[in-house]
Amino acid sequence: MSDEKIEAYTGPAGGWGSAGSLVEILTREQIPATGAAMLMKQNKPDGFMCVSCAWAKPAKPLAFEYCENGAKATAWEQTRRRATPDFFAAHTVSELLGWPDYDLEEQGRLTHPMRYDPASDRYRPVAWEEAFAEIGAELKALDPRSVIFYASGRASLETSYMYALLARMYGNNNLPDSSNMCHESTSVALPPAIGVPVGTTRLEDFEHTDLILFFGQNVGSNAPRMLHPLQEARRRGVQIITFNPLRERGLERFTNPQAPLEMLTNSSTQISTQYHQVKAGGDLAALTGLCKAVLAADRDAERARRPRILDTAFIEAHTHGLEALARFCDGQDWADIERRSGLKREAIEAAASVYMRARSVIGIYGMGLTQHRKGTETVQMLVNLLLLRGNIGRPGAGICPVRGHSNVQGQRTVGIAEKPELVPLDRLAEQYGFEPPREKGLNTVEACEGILKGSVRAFIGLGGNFVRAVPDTAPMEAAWRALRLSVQVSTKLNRAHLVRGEIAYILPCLGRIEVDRQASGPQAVSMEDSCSAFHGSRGVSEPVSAHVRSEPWIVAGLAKAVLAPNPKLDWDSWVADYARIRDAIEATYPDVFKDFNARMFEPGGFYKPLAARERRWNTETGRANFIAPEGLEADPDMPRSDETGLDLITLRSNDQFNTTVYGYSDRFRGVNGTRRILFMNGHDLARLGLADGDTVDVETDARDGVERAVRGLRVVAYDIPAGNCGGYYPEMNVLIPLWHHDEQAKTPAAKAIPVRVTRAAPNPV
Ligand SMILES: Nc1nc2c(c(=O)[nH]1)N[C@H]1C(S)=C(S)[C@@H](COP(=O)(O)OP(=O)(O)OC[C@H]3O[C@@H](n4cnc5c(=O)[nH]c(N)nc54)[C@H](O)[C@@H]3O)O[C@H]1N2
Ligand SMILES: Nc1nc2c(c(=O)[nH]1)N[C@H]1C(S)=C(S)[C@@H](COP(=O)(O)OP(=O)(O)OC[C@H]3O[C@@H](n4cnc5c(=O)[nH]c(N)nc54)[C@H](O)[C@@H]3O)O[C@H]1N2
Ligand SMILES: [Mo]
Repeated sequence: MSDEKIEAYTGPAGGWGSAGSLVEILTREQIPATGAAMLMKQNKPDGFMCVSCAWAKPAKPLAFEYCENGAKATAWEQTRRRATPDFFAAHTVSELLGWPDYDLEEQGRLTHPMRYDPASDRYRPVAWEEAFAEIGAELKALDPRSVIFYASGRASLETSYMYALLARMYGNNNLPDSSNMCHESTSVALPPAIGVPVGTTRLEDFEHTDLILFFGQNVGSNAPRMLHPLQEARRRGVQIITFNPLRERGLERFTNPQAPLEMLTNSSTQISTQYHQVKAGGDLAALTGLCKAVLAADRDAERARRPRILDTAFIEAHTHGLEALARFCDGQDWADIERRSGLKREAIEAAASVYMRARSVIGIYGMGLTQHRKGTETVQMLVNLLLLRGNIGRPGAGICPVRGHSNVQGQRTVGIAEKPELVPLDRLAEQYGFEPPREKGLNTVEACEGILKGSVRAFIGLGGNFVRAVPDTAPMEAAWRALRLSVQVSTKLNRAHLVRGEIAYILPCLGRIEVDRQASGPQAVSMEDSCSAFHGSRGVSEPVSAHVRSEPWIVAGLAKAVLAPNPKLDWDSWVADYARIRDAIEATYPDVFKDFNARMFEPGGFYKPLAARERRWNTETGRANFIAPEGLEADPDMPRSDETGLDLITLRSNDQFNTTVYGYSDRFRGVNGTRRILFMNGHDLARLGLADGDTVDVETDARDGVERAVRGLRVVAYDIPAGNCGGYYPEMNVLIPLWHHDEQAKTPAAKAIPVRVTRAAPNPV
């Protein structure tokens, strides 16, 4: 860890800071020369698809179609560092449990399959056949309902299809994935509203839009390639109105590091034209205010016989439920809306008036909307606003959830789903001659509940760092140790390997950037981006070790060890040639994956058919539905008691990918050398008798008899709304009660956790 340094950052997103940060990590991971050549292949039709975010890949890529953080992800995966058997021999698991996340992954790539040895408290190398034999025997002895098959959103469509099939043939739908902690609120909100579970916007829509509404997504850190279409849009005079408690730098100003003139002249583009620092969980109120203002203006227009504000033709022909929405909005006082959103009525009306004049509007959002108790309702409220003016299903308009992991959306498309109704089970039954389980499987929160209760006995992880990513860290880690079996298919060492079950395996896999050679030659894989386009991807660098295997090979190995032979499914022939897996995917989903093998390298990808884009609505009413929420409160549980109460937002820094911590520099927020900080508003500091630099303890205000605390955080005075505070994920996950999740989608509510902040007690002598 370098020295702590905390000072305001004045530069733009991108720019020289970005270039410098990139050189730093390429040097640290010892790959300056090869790294640069590799990056030229990133997100190109003939190259590999970035392992960082899921943002869309254009058909005509830039010379360098990657961003600072995508390049960091490449460097992190292609590091020269190795976590070899010698490393594991030198450290007990108990010792490694004391290491920070950064130090664990910084050991480098895993090189050998490893099995936990209780006698020495160490991981020891094991042969692949031996690993599969024991895992297979253990799984066969367990009740299938007690086994979880988790996926973290990165594995390819080919791997994911096989993995989902493995779980179903084994006998369960226990297929939670990282999406359950992420955009599940989207997947639950959109189908009843517009009849599809995903966004309706494509990259080309950015060229035809007049206004972009941006809710709770930190583009500069988490989807930086989107800054290019945003910059282009701004140059055309498109307005961007942002709702975010923090003034995130990428939403304010951007200097394109790939534009020499911009770099030399230090010029930057202003991104947001209005910036509203809504309170955490205040979006439901703010969106209600926006709808209320639009409805009021429409009534005025109608009375004065001016052109209507609502798209009445669209509403008439295509929607249902406007009256109920209008009733809800009429019933809300501006005073309540102001109090809950933290925004002035004038500010909301200013945003509404731009919205009413814009012809085509895109609504973009991320975790700031989805990770709340009423995340689903909040997403539906954004849909309501868009529907009022017909902003779904035409060029330049649409809803745009920004997905996280690079193939998280695709994993759902090919069957990784705990909800059996989302999967063509009958077709699978016919294709493979087995009876798929029909019982609902466990999602992430339910899997955690099962682990806590002891009803879950084994956990298989296809990537990810489950126990670190979920809420209630302390009881979860304790319960995790009682698992009979934990198996993690991984690229790097993380905490989920160390907390481990009684029998524990780490199975090291190839990353997507590496050449994957099988019997028929080097293989390609595919994924789906955030705009529902499918892309092929080819590895470009040599595998990290002769002992690692590809994810399809590992999944097939597990399948062959657990399942009885099936004459309709030859796992080995799939592994020999992944094109055969794609043929199987096409057979299961003929409409979505028509001519899959022929189309997978089309520049810009090929799109999944989306009825809502054509204004066909696969909903119960056959129309797009306005869905009114129950109230304005996005986080209605846990009533705040005393005046020490604050709502905690858990945040990603600019130097991490989820639980992977690349370093200790959150450049845009001016924090360096530490992650143990708490962002606080000056007004709250004064109220609590605290000052910048003080050390505080944070406790959850949950009233459920469980103590949850993070102690010894350094206070950083910050431009964050009064009543909110911010800290880093995953360190703050200790504070989130497992039951504090979206009511409908069960996405953990990680963005407004009621906490009490107090000056840290001096250490007892
Ligand atoms: N470099 C990098 N890229 C990533 C990731 C990463 O960790 N690092 N993670 C990937 C994954 S899996 C995901 S899901 C995405 C996550 O990307 P985002 O969706 O951007 O998620 P967060 O960084 O958690 O924070 C979202 C933003 O919401 C704001 N916010 C918090 N609470 C509220 C609220 O109540 N209302 C509003 N309007 N805003 C709020 C925060 O200030 C922050 O700017 O990024 C993906 N891309
Ligand atoms: N408090 C709080 N909690 C959150 C969030 C939040 O905003 N706040 N965000 C939530 C969100 S949006 C998400 S998506 C989850 C993320 O939860 P996960 O997806 O479970 O976690 P990651 O940190 O992305 O997983 C990192 C690990 O994946 C492995 N890995 C990396 N690349 C590969 C690969 O190519 N193949 C395989 N097999 N393994 C690989 C590495 O071993 C690495 O250590 O966390 C959630 N938790
Ligand atoms: Mo995510």
